[in-house]
Amino acid sequence: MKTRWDIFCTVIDNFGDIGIAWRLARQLKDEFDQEVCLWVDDLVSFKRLEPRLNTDAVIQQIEGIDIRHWKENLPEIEPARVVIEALACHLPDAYLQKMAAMAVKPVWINLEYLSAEEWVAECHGLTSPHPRLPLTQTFFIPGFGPGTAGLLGSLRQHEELASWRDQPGERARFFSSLGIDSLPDQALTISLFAYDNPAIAGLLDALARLPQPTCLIVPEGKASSRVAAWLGLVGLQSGQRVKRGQLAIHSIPFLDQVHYDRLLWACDLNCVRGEDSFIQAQWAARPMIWQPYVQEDGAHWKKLQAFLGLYQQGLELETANLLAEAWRVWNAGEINREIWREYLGNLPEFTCHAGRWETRIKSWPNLANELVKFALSKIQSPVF
Ligand code: TRH
Repeated sequence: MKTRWDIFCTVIDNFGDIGIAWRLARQLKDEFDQEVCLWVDDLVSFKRLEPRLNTDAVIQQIEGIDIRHWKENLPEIEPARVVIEALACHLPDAYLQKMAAMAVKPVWINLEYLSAEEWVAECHGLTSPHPRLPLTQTFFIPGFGPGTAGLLGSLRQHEELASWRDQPGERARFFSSLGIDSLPDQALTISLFAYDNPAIAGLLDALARLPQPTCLIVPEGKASSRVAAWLGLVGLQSGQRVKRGQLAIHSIPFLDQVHYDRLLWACDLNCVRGEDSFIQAQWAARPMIWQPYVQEDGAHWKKLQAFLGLYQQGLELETANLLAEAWRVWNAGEINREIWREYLGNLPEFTCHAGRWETRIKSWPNLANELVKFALSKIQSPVF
């Protein structure tokens, strides 16, 4: 059943909010044939991951999805049948009033941030009435395993990416399209997407000492200055390539989301951060080094521990401890060459593990699927 969805998203900082909202909008359209309108307050940030966007347009369409610049005064529109308030944004009061005035109230979903913590399964699906208006929102909390809202990502797209990766020559062609040519077959490829992090120096020290050719790919952003400092440079220009022994460092432009996904699938190891790149790296079935979004109250350490608690399952105790220590070092900003030497020495085991993990998460709820199931069941038994 086809229905109209409005997704509201504010860009707080970085790219996670819009990255998640855009990915979800595309999956709802492509895989579930839904009519989606995405309301975004910051088109300039959005354009970084979707370069086809016209930042001057108040309304436009890309891939069959309506995109509206969300400004203070909303135009006269009728709310959609399903309304998603994504990632801690707040629906405009005028829109809520319109929702409340409808004979059949829209399905109102509050989409939260992902966590592997246990409370997610307890709180996902809870409802909260609006204090004044005859409206009720339902909390959708992405997480790992039954009882949560699941993980964002299209299984269909993952299959396409996996078969693309397996086709001879495709990875090399892709790297070449990024300006990375004549990569030796046995080269280790690593992508680096991180917040400003002193620990990057320790990883680079270890990479430079590997016996095999290694290629580190750095989309321009917050990690670039640390890489430049390690190289003894003032900065890194996009497109610049610097070699230190067997280690080649390639600075590349920030990619559109489709090509960034390819990068994750193409590399042997991905350093990821926040939420969306972290999830997609898991679907790519490759080892990852995760830097959660730092929260002032230290809540990111709890998120990290909770995820590790699940992710370590199935690893030998020693390897599990090594993984936990490497991620601790990374997130504590410690420069520690030795831990990365050990970690890289165990990469084949981490690669097998990432494959097993991907099989596991595939059997768990998928966010878009859960949203569609929930919304359509509500539409079929409407609240007046
Ligand atoms: O940018 P982030 O740090 O986003 C964070 C988190 O989502 C965090 O939870 C949130 O509170 C905070 O933003 C406000 O990392 P994340 O989540 O990985 O989002 C990055 C998005 O950018 C993701 O959709 C992938 C995309 N991307 C590209 O499209 N091209 C690129 O070259 C790169 C490096 C990323």
